[in-house]
Amino acid sequence: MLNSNNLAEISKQIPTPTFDRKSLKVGMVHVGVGGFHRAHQAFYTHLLQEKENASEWGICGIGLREGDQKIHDILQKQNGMYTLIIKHPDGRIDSQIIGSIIDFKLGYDTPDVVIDQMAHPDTKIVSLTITEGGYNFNPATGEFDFENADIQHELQHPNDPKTIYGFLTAAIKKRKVQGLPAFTVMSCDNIQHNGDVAKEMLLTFAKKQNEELAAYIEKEVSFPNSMVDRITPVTTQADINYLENTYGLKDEWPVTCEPFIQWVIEDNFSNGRPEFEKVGVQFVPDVKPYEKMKLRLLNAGHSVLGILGAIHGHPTINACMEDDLFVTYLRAFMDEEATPILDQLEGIDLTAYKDSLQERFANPNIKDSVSRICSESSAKLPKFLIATIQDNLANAGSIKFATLVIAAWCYYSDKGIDKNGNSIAIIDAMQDQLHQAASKTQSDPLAFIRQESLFGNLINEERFTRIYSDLVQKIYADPDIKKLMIQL
Ligand code: CS2
Repeated sequence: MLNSNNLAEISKQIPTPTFDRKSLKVGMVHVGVGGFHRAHQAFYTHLLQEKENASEWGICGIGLREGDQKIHDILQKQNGMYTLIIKHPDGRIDSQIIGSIIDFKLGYDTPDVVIDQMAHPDTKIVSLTITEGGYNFNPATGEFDFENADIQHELQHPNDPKTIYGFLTAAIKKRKVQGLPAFTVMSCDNIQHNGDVAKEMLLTFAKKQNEELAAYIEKEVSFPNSMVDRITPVTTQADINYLENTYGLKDEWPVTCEPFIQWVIEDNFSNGRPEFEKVGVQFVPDVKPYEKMKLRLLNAGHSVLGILGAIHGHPTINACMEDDLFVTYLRAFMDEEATPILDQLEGIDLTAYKDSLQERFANPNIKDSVSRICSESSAKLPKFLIATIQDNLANAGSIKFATLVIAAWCYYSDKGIDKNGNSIAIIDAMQDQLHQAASKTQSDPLAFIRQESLFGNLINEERFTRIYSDLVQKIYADPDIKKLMIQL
């Protein structure tokens, strides 16, 4: 069993933290402790703690939803520790125990505990991986969604927060009253201008709740933009069994990931930061071009493979990459549609970047499921893919490769089956709405595109609707997606 008492024994088999975990204080409070946080920020923090005394930068995990109970309970039992299993393309596997998370608190039944942690004098950063959907904006307009019942509740009851916005405002207010410096809000989500978006949304909320506090936030709280990257598939039972069979190690929720890791972030912190540059993090004045490159190539590339792969019946991203047609299609999308609208980045060779993406996607040991990639597409595609279609419409660029993905997404949302009739489990907060819109396609080929909150005004773009309606009707007539991919 992985916990502090057994660490000496475990260290005979697997690297374990060599720094003094007991001396760590919580300097970063992290909301959304999924696999990605544990493979990325918590890993970088662990590396720094291994390298030198960084004892003021321990992490306290926070879960705001009932679903976070499981990870909370497991990490509490394991004294915050977990195994990171890094899987190389050549089959090598490196496992190590990560020790940077030292506490975990749940907000949904005891909000005060979380507010107090965020307002603690030692807390300097509140970081977020709350997913694209967690920011509570309309994907097409980018506007804050005041209709959300939890938001309504916390506007009326500032001491009983439910969403990230209620918690942040309550904690910032408490710090202000106590004369403590404001923390930095550090978004680590896959959203272009993630810091700016976090700031805009928080300010919009705060202005409704407490104008004076909003003015304080605007002045005192920093929101660095960042680009984060590491492919982190969903942990499987096989990963848990692997540790037990290979090392006799019982870890109830390890994390697996690829060897590649990247974090580019703006050096804009209200109250200090870890010296992450010592462990390979890049601090830059403006992260936006990096974010755009990653979202429009990596994340969009994933969605291209994921949606088309789901309909074809490929279970994983690496299975897609074993299929030559998918590789050619992915590259054509990246070269002809995504690249022309990217800014040139000094020191970055886009061809090499795309080559490296292909290698990463093809890693046969990662087995990143197509279902993970397709999950929450309604929150992802507007930013990853639809934005590229819009840019190309404005620049007379090619749109056919991305448009086929949208048409395939419609079929997927309507039928929930692959081309062989096997059912696909769809995970999406907007699933019912997507299904309803898609199911009208046969009488109204553009029905899916009429969802303005996802597609904005694409419905009025004649070039797009022409290509889309042709492709969507062809998929409904014959869902053998490869026939269409070959023709484009
Ligand atoms: C993926 C990302 O969610 C997705 O669709 O594209 O989770 C991706 O694996 C990460 O952003 C990689 O850094």
